[in-house]
Amino acid sequence: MSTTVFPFDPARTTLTAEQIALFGERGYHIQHGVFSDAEIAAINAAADRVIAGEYDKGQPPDCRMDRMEPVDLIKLDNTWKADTTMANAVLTPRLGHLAAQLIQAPGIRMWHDQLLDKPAHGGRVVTYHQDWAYWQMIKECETVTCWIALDDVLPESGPMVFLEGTQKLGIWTLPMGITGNDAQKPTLPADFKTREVPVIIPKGSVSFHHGLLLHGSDRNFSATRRRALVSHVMSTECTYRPGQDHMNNWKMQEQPDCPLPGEKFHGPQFPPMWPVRAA
Ligand SMILES: O=C(O)CCC(=O)C(=O)O
Repeated sequence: MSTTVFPFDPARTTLTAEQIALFGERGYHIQHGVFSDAEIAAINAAADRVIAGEYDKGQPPDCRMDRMEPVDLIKLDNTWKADTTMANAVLTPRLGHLAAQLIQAPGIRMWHDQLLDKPAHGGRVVTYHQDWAYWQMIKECETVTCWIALDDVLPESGPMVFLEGTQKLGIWTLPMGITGNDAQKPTLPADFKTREVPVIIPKGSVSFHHGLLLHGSDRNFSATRRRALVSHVMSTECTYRPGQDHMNNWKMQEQPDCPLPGEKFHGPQFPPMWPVRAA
C-alpha cells in the first residue's frame, strides 16, 4: 500500500482580489485543477480502502454511516484519522491557502472531513441547509467547506446546488433531517434575489462555500458513482462555544489537549492547515 503526498506551490492557489470579492457576493468559489487525475486516482484508491475497513493509521474514521441496506449513501467522517493519503488530501495547504484567502483568515484549521459516495442510480437527497447551522459550537461563522470532486459531476449525478448569495441572510432554516427525501427549497424573502447554481465540475476541481450559504443536492440519477471528499475548515481565530451536540464535541473530549469554552480551537482533533509550518 503506498501513500500519496500533494506537493504545494502557492502560485497555483493564489486568488485575485476579484475572485475574493465574488466569494463575498456569491458565497462560493470554484477552483479548477486543484488535484491532477493521478492524484484523484490515488485518493479514490485510498477512499476505497477506508470504505473496506483498511486503515493504514491503525484507527477507523470517527463516524461511519454506510451499513444500511440498500446502501444509498456512504458517509464517513474524519477519514484523515484512518488513512495517510486521505489526511494528506484533506489537510493539504492547497485547500488551506485558498480557504484563508476566501474568508480572509490569518490561518486555517480542520474542523472535520467527510467522504461522500452516492451510488449510481441511487443516493439520497441532501436537504437545503447551511453548514454552520449544525456547527453552533464554533462561535464565529468563519468556516469554509472545500468540496473535492472525486468523479466528474454531471447534471444528472446529483450535484450540489447553491442558492447564490444566501450567506447574506444569516441563519435561516435547520432541516430536521439533512438526508432523506425532502428536496423542498426554503422560502426566502420575496425581495431576495438569488439563483440556483448547480456545481457541475470535473474531478480534481474543488468547490468552496461559506458556512451560511444555503445548498443541497438531489439523488444520483446517472450510471456512475458520485464521490466527493469534503474538507470542512475554519479560521484559526474560531472559538469553542458549548451547547449544540456534534461528533467533534465528544471526540475532542477524548484528547488531553481539548479547547475549553471561549478558547480558540486547538489540539489534535483540529490539525492546522495554514500557514505551512516549517518542518
Ligand atoms: O455532496 C453533497 O451532496 C452535499 C454536501 C454538503 O452538503 C456539504 O459538503 O456541505
